[in-house]
Amino acid sequence: MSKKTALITGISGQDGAYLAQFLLSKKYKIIGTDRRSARGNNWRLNRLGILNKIIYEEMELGELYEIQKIFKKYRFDEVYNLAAQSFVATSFNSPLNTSNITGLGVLRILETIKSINKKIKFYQASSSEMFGKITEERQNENTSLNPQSPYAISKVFGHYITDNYRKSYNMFAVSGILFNHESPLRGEEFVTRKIILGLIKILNGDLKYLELGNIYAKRDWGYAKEYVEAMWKMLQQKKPKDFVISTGKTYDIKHFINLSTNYLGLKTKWIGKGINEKLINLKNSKIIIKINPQLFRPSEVNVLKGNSSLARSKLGWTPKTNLKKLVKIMIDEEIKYYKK
Ligand code: NDP
Ligand code: GDR
Repeated sequence: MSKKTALITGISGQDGAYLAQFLLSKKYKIIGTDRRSARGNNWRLNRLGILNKIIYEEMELGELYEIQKIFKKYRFDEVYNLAAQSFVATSFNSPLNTSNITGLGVLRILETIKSINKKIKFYQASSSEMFGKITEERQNENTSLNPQSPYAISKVFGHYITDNYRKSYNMFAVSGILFNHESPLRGEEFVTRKIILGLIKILNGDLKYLELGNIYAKRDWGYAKEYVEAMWKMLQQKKPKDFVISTGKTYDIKHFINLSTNYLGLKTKWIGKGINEKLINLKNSKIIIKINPQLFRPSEVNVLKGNSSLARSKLGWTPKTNLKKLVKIMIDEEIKYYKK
């Protein structure tokens, strides 16, 4: 069988890097795209030791012409659309850009596939953020969408337009509804990596204290390296179908902080309430974490908890790393690479 060729948009991001590593292990030829402005943002691929195993092309998701050019240059078997303005907080300040990239970007790719070769299989990175203010305790493929941010609304558009192209044009186009997944390769702006990096900076005397927003929001956190495998599995199915990928467990940010301080061997105590709540280092009585109300979102998603039974039964996919283990993986690697 000849080598399969895959396009990964957003190759410089967390999932792009892990997915590339996984597809290389399956002997795929990989074309990875990033933006002109993002050139040089290749630390993740470098860390995984796969920087030289990928063909890079420039592709701005806002430009239809750039997308078409790449599809004319290569014959793709599979396309994984991971590129997005992916930070929920930024989407409140940049709603138009977020809608254009995270939302309309999906349609630009689908239109290109439709006109060039409808046999190309397409994966869309949908998100648990689409459930927003939840309507049932555990969310699955049939749960109503109730998005609470320009990011989530853009993802809903991407999700429905993927579904629409599948039904209207008989294309193999699917969405993976992935719940939060973290790793040492997570961007520093997301809360898990922000906490771990912040605590290590404090321990090294490089930061006085860490400021956070709503520490009572709850998320269903899994390990990114395992989640990218589910993306691939979705494209290997006989029939195109959407799947929820999650652990089924949910914890608040405060719990994540406590797991992190415990693993780092810090003796700490929470004091105060509401925006005056603080975490104190009992060794020197100094504040480690403060609440900054400016970091609260205009509209918050309070709790998410997935139900991935369909993925477990149809894809044979199960999460293997619990949150305690994930914290250990993230902290060990953060320490290893700190200041290198
Ligand atoms: P990252 O933010 O780490 O990566 C996003 C990628 O998109 C980066 O490579 C980024 O490039 C690229 N990108 C941003 N804007 C554009 C643009 N205008 N044109 C082309 N490329 C662009 O995200 P993750 O790897 O964490 O997530 C991958 C996808 O999965 C995203 O679509 C995200 O929304 C979605 N998702 C993620 C979840 C998670 O928990 N990680 C959960 C559910 C969905 P640059 O290097 O310039 O930033
Ligand atoms: P999320 O991830 O919005 O769920 O989106 P993030 O880690 O940014 O926030 C999780 C929760 O933590 C609260 N929070 C803070 N968040 C950040 N970033 N910084 C803070 O200081 C802070 N303090 C509290 C947030 O309010 C929120 O409730 C991620 C992204 O990867 C999306 O692209 C993806 O679709 C979803 O996960 C599933």
